[in-house]
Parts: sequence; C-alpha cells; structure tokens
Amino acid sequence: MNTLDKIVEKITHKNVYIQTHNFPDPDAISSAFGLQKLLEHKGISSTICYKGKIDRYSTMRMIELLGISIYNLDELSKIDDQAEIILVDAQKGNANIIDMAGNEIICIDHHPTFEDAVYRFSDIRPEVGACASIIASYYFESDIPMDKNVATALVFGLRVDTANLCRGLSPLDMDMFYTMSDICDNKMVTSLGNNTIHYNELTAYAHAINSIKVYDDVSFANTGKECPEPLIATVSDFILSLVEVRFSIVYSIKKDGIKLSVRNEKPELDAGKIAYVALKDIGSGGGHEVMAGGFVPFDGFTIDDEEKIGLLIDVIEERFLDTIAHFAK
Ligand SMILES: [Mn+2]
Repeated sequence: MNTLDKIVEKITHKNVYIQTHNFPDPDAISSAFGLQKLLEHKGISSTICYKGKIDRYSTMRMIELLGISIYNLDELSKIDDQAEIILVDAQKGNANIIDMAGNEIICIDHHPTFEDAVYRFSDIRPEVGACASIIASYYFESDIPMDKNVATALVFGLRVDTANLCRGLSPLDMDMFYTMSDICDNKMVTSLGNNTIHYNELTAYAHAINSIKVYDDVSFANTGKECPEPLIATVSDFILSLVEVRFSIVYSIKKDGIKLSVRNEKPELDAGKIAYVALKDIGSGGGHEVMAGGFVPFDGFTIDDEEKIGLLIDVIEERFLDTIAHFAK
C-alpha cells in the first residue's frame, strides 16, 4: 500500500480541509495544492485554508499564475466541528498554526516535532528540505500523472524552502527536483524566483541598511515599523549574506512589540538557543541552529513612545551580545 492510499483510507468525508501554517509560504501552498490534486484523483474534494496573510509578492503571483484556490479562514463560512483536516508543512500545537474547528486527522510535514500529537496518519520527515518534496514523492509512488501547474508550484516551493537547493537539502529533495524539472514550466519558476521583491518592500531593505550596527561579526538592523513577518526574515537572510556578518538580528517595531528574525552561520552558535536565552523574561524566542525568531511585547507603553522603544532595543541588543559571548566561550 502506498502512502497516498494510506492517507485516503483515513478520510471518511467527501470534502476535507487542507490547512497550512499561518502566513503560508510557497512550500506550504504548493504542498497543499499538490495534495489537493492527488485527492481529486481519488474522488475527494478539498478546501485549502490558512490564517493570517499572504504578503509576499512572489507567493501571491504563484497563486494567481497557477490558479490555486486558497482561502483565508476568516472568509470561510462556519466550519463543522466534525470536519476532517489535513495539516501540511505544519504540526498540531505549534505556535505558527491556529487550532481551527474540526479534527486534524492527518499531518504531512518536514519540521521537527515539538509537541506530540495524535493523528490517524502522519508523515513527518524533519530530514527533508521541503514539504513539497514529500508531496511530489506521492505522485511517483502511486504513478499518478503530475500536471504542469502542480510541478511548477512544487518546484518553486522546493527552491524557496531550500534556498535554491543550498539549505537542508536531502536526497529526496534532489531526486524530486530532478524528476519534476522535466514536467514543470522552468521559465515560470525562474520568473517567480527573480521577481521576489516588491517595490514597497525596498523601504524595509533601505531602513535596515541605514540602521545596521555591526559588533565584530554580529549585526542588528531595523526594517522600520510594521514590517510583515516574512519580509523581516528575508531581510535577515540578506544581511547575513554580508561578508562581515555571521550572526544577524533583524527586527521591526510592531503595534504591540518588537518582532525579531535571527540568522546564524557560525557552527559553534545555535540561533534558537541564543534567541531563547536572550529574550527569556522580557519576551520569547526560539528556533533552529541557523534560523530563529522572537518577540518582545511592549511593557506598558505604545508604538508611539519612541524613547521607551529605543531603550528596549538597547536592552535587546545588550542581551543578545551577552548571550552570544556566553555561548561562544
Ligand atoms: Mn516548509
């Protein structure tokens, strides 16, 4: 019995929900789209849904060009408590996914598990670079033809999650990339990959470049007020590409606190641990060795109190530098 049959066997409804993590990225959306077509092949219809916003230009463009139907949970009518939900690129109980109405019966993901959850079926492979590769493998395993739009979406998702085949790449990712490159629209994949920055997003880069402070090889940069979360992360990737920077902390001042994105390329440091320790007691932080995030809420003041925010940023910087010095020993 192949994996798709095991999945189908656990579904009892005619229509299921495929839920991605909040603020879905190309990997999450292409995985959901690929799974939707597979289920369709088995006579099961599905609704792809998410919480939050899709605020990257290239992600929106992928959805439009490939004709992907995806719904914000806020625009869907009330969901039945008995609804069947398949989670993709996320796991139950994680901070990046809301608990929607219905039962999470199946989970397909490539993130490490932090909280144990029970599903009727799960395929969780943290060693794989993109969830899109797992979904792609179901097609070849079960000999179901993959259409061009699905291949294009999956290849784009795979490329984004593996930083163009340079980050966390597993043999499965390479295998799927190679196999799908014959099926997908390569010109469109290139175009989606080239057009990743929207004119409006340039201000976040400009703000970060103008505000950057570098201490040895650790940098702090501010993307400006109310910067969307995926963009803070992309700017942090960009800052890390500087030769002089090997540990990057990029932040944005949001309505109720400071949102941070951390990137690390020093093998002796762990970005997740450092963010966790540095922000403990004043906020929260955590993540992987190479990428992490955090949030520090305002304590009794608002986004307009420039002076208090300036002081809070000084505290955050000091805490990061102290924590890095502590772990570098
Ligand atoms: Mn992913």
